[in-house]
Amino acid sequence: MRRSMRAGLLAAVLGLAGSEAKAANLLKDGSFEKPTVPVGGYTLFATGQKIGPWTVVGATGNVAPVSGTFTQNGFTFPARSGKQWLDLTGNSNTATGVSQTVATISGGLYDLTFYVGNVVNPGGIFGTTSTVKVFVDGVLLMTAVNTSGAHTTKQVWKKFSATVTANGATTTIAFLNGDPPNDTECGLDAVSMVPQVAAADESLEPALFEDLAK
Ligand SMILES: [Ca+2]
Repeated sequence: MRRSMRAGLLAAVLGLAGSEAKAANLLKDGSFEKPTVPVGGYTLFATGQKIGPWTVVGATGNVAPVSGTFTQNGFTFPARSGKQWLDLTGNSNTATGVSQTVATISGGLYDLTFYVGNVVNPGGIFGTTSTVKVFVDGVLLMTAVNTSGAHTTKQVWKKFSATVTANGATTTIAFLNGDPPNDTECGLDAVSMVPQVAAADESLEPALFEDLAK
């Protein structure tokens, strides 16, 4: 009886640890599913406008949530996640993008992950590479370049990740188009920011296990 109670408590502790490991995404609509755009089409949003929880920022221009069934010039553009993705080039092909501010703990560490979509279209309107510049509170964190897709006419997604250190109670994450003006395709999808599990918490788990197993 005593043993089974301990086993139950142990399961509860491990269950709690498991839920901590799968922390919620702090960024809302990291899949760019809102608002819904026409199936097979896209909708342009200009600098200063809102796209759901995101704000269009950077150079004067636009970006576009795009339907995963959109096709053009023989290329197909599936989403990485859900039914839509975000084209950071819009039709302005400027250094425009999106930002979102999330609540953070000053000095806290966060795992930022996202996917960059690319098609290789030499001499064509879509260019050959996709470059996304990531800013944290206006400071460049990383430049993500996807050159994949040489042997396909389908958008190819590449995963990137980085650690973000929060400067204060809120942190603003921005993703800006880094493609040249003659390249009208730079995909972004499946954006996620979650708190890193503290090392102290991880070291605590085996100690709890040993204690409960006695
Ligand atoms: Ca999506």
